[in-house]
Amino acid sequence: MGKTIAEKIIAAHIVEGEMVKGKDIGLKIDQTLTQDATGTMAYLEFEAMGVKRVKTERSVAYIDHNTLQTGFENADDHRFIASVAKKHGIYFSRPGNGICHQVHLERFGIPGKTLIGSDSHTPTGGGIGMLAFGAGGLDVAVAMGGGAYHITMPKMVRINLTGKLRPYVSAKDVILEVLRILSVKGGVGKIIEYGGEGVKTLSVPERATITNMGAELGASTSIFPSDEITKAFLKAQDREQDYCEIKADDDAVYDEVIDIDLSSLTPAAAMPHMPDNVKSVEAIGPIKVDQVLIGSCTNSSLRDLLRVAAMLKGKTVHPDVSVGIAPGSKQVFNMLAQCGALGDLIAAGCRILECACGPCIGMGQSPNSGGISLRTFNRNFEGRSGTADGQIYLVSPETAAASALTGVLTDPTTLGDCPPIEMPEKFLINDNMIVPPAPESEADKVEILRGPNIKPFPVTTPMEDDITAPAVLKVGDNITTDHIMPAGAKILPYRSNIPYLSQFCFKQCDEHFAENCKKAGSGIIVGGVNYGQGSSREHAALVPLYLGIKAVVTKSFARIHVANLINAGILPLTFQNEADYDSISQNDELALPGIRQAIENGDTVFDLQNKTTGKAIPVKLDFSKRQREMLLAGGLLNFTKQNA
Ligand code: MIC
Ligand code: SF4
Repeated sequence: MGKTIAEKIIAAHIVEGEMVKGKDIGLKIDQTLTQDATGTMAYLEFEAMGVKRVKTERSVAYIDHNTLQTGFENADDHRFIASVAKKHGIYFSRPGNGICHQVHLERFGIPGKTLIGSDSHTPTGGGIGMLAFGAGGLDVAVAMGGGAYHITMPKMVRINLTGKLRPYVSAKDVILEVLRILSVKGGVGKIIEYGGEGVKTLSVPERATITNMGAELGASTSIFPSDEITKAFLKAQDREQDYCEIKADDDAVYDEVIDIDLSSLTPAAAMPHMPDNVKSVEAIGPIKVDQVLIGSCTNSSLRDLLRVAAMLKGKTVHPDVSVGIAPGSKQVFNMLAQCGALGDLIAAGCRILECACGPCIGMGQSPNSGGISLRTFNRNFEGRSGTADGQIYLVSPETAAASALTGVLTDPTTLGDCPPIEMPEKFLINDNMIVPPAPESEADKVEILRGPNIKPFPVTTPMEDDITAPAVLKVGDNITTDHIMPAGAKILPYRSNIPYLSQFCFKQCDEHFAENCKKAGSGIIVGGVNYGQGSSREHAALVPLYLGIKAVVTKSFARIHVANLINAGILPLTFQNEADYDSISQNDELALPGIRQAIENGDTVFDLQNKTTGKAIPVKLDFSKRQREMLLAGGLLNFTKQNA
């Protein structure tokens, strides 16, 4: 039987388990990446493991999220990460060098290799034919130490692309269409592979836009084949030697096939407040726009910004619209400057931001009250922009530029001819902002620089025999990690200070959550479907752990978050009958008597007792042997130490 692209890469990297769908498998990881908002914690965890030198082929630490330095905290974290990187064999991408996913694609990504990153958009690497997963920091730390990365062997979905995009329609419109079809939970447990004739009409950065935002489907990852286009991209990056061809076999078997005719697509937008709330720009109509932001790991490549510059050249942005541009990398920024496109953007009235995540994670540029903001980003969760009632629409660079000129949401295809852009044959290669690690012989001399904001992470304890705790919070469907542990300019600097962060936990859902947890001493959270979607931030598990959360009971979980809960030693349970969700009210007293024994026995269903109502509620404990052992040990760090 033929293999899919992902199956080929998995087969070449599997070190534990069998390639059977739904079963736990362990993969050898070739490369890792971290960013600063999750990196400080990941490196503290790496240090706690006591490994001297990373065992991967390439590990890179990026500084791109926490670059707004309104106090000492972020700069201290940058210095900490730089020193850890130098000591332990990790390349360090300095602040200003760009967004991790964009830089990694340009300078480090290799087709056929495995990559995990402490950021949910790591699947961007799928654009260059890598099997790339977003993961919690602890999983990345373990992979740096040479440990396998464990996932549930996913189902395979093929998206067959035919035809060619029309002028002014772009890769963002493709992934918005996929989101419209599949929804934010439609990719859970699946790898999305792209194939078909249409693939060869898309450049690597366009493919990367599509695999990047596959994260919003809840998919394990997304991947494109590696072909002549990939080769040309690597050649332009002076890395032709990294090329190898990878494609699915003709008789590869997929669990699901979706056909998309690229020529039929029109400009689309995801409306507030979910990335799958997609409509055509035409159907939404010419709503008045207050802000346009172009950038993020989804749409900040040279191709995207050259297109925007060509559309704005010689014109002025609408007087009522604030337009911000954040190039994805120093390479992109530098090339825009060299070819004059940067001048065109400045002349048109754009506000040029540094190459970093910036407004995507609420680091500045929050819109006005109730403001309508069009963004080329990937997430429009309520409040994420920093303005509680901000109305965020996710659009392509073309739609963003068109609307920046007219002041209303505008379908770019109505603007007449699309100005051509010329992509260079060679990119500008200058890796002077990537610091290589110290040679192993000098590693001992490198001093780790720790700022006062770095606080120890919460200790986990082995699973108790019985759990009794109140339902401290009951929430609905599609709760994001931004609900659980918000980000933004005011909170992000404290990513290495769990006690401080804890006061903001779930603030948007229940202002008194942290207080109530502290009063109760321990708690259980009750949730709906797709609980924990979005970011890979393990803080969404570590902070609840600090607040005494013992278990989370939901209708279903998002992939990375459930792994983070288990890594933290918090018990993730799912209702056997979804309707039982209704039988628990906030503050009910819940109990899991004999839970430790049940996990040891390998029980797959267990009764959760609602002591307030007297009802016994069957919940699923469906974990692999390794996950059960981790829960019993009190999380991955204890488990790794036990097995060391
Ligand atoms: C995000 O887009 O939400 C982030 C910020 O990049 C996160 C990581 C984090 O929370 O630090 C992600 O996507 O994993
Ligand atoms: Fe950064 Fe935004 Fe991409 Fe997250 S989604 S990595 S915050 S640019």
